[in-house]
Amino acid sequence: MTTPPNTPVPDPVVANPTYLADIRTYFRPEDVAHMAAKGIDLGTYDAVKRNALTIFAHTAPPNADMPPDAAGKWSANRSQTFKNWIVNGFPLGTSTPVTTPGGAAPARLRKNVITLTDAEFALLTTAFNGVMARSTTAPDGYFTLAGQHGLPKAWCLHHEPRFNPWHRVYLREFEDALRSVPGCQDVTLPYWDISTPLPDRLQHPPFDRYVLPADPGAMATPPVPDTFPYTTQRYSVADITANLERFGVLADIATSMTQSLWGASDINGYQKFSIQSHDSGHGSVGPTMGVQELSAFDPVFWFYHCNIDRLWLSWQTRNQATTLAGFRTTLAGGDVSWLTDPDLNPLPPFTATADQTIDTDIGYDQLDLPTHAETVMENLSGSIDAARTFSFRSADPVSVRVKGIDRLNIPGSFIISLLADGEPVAERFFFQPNNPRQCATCVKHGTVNIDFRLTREEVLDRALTVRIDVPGHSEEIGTAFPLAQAGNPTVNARLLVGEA
Ligand SMILES: [Cu+2]
Repeated sequence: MTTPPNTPVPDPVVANPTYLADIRTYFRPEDVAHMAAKGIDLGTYDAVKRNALTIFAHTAPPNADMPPDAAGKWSANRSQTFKNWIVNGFPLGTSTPVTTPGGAAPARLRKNVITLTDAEFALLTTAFNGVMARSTTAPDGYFTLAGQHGLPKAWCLHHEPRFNPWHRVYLREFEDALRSVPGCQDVTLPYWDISTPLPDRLQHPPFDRYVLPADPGAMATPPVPDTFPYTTQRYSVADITANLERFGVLADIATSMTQSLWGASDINGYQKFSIQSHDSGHGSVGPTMGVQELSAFDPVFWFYHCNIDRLWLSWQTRNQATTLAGFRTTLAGGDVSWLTDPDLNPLPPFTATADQTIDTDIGYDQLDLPTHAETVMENLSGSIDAARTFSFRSADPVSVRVKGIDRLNIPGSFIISLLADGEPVAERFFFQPNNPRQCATCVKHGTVNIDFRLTREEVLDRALTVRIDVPGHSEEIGTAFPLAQAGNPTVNARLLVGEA
């Protein structure tokens, strides 16, 4: 028997519902917008939890007055599930990963650089040569665009929530410049999937290096000496692959992808591990890519960051966070002001604001999505509401956090290593300017943490030490940076805890 078209498919009663897997899907974007106008937020965990009894009273059949439209009314089963959620103490839970991308065809489709046809690659080459040939003062020239990130403009936002949004707009701006080259109006920026070796295509002109045509340090305020003449430099392909392994880049990306929550730069969640993998990837590719002031001049920067944007969109898709309303549901316990506050959401020098970057018209030929339905998402942290039922699972990692690093005292990007019995067991690269005190964003987020996830075997019964190296300054400083001058960071080790 087929179901008549107008009969809603009843929701099954869920005995142990969670916010991320079940409850958040009950509030349609129009419901969230409708109630937001009345000052009631239905779009975040904290607000739904706070208003749960009121929501239940207004939505329970048969005399529900919310939602106002007949089609939106909750079934008795859904109402029961919601009641179960209240009775069980509002579990937050984990996402149910989405395995197939939905939505409309993207306006701009970006591809893996190795899959471009020869004709597409030739056009991309024309576009790069075109922007590189523009004058050093042209707003859509390569020198100017790369100079927004580090020297001379230093607009880039790192280690804070606008990191992903800012770079999403920046890439689009660069892509617009490529498309403004005659004949290249359909070019899109391809990506380098860093789980594969640096493609041969990026090792020939104009993608292999960039000879700076002017002195970006002389144009900066205040001027920075010794930045000219300069040609970008990279490590060998074999060394890049080895560095990505050494700094746990693919491991941090994998961890980021399983996160149910967006988190924050220093709180477990997508953002924490995305930024950490981004930093270490920069340090893996070359001396130029490891220096914030100069990294964007290396042509590989654009392909590298395009991949980071692809990973972010992958995470958004997995977590049903490709709309602003959906994205907000992943901010549980987090600060949303960076999306809403006019003092906090701008992405200078661009006109777009952070909230406008969430629902993007850019797509990728391939997203990093789970291949099977049982891929486990996680929401593990160092602490949990005592009202929860929680567990420590033997397979879960130990988190060793080097906490309270005063990065403003460290002159440039640095490597932080965790050594067991004198041998490094984990290393991460932290990406920052040579003079972080002159960077307003760095000053605002001057104290940082590095999170290592380790198995118990790697750390138990071993003598652990932490060291910081500043690769660009080893001659002046010696081999290790004194921890006392880096804010005397502490080591916090915890078993990660999750809802049972
Ligand atoms: Cu970057």
